[in-house]
Amino acid sequence: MEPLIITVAAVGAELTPEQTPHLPITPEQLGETAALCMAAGAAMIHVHCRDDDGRNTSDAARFAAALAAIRERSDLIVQFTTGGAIGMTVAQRTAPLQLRPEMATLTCGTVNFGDEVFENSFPIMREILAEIVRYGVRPELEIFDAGHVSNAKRLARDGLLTFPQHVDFVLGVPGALEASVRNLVFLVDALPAGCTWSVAGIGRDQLPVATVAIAMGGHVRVGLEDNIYYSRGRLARNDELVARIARIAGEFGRPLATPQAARTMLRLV
Ligand code: KMH
Ligand code: ZN
Repeated sequence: MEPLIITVAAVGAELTPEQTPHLPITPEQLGETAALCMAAGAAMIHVHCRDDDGRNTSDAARFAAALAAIRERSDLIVQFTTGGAIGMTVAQRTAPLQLRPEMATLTCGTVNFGDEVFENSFPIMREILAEIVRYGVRPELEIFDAGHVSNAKRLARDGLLTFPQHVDFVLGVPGALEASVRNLVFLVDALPAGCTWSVAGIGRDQLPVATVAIAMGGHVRVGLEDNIYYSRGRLARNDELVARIARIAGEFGRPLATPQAARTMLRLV
């Protein structure tokens, strides 16, 4: 079986330090998390940044410090968010791209996000994609809902995107597509030929869909951004969520992709 790429989504934009003491807030903490997660088997880190008070920020200087800290402590593929947080402008969401990370997310459509709306209209997607292309960054297509695959195909038909691409299915967001095996199979079947894909289940859905993805030959995203618990009532560290996936992959006889192997598999080199 193809080696498994584990991505760690270490902090996200929504969680507060009051919810868990394990959030990497500072660039140094992100660097330390990167080192621990790489040792546990991760190949990629999905990056949001916080200010010193733990609030979400799109400050390019903060992202630059995070990038430097992650690179100093690990060889992980660095993937910046362009989703940011609900309500951010496109300029804020894309500001860190000037640092030219290897990858950046592109959410492929508007979606309910709890009681809020995560807005990604076609004009917004086109603007973000233009910035991704401008800085020579490779996108990861974030699919929260079934129609998002159709939207990505429309971007391709309009000549703004070429397939195959790497895709991440984020399943189980309240207001978006549920994290079921049936939904995952449907989404994978809907992808254009040659795409690579991972799945990020939200909350208690993280482990079951990750296990299914390992069996299906897909890839896995875990981390506190999507799920803060290791088990019921027990808060997790990012590296132990990665280590658990690595152990399960071992039971399936699935080797882990090193960051360098993942770069080849994702056509980054
Ligand atoms: N914070 C969410 C509203 C991404 O990073 O690309 C969006 C998000 C997606 O986290
Ligand atoms: Zn994110």
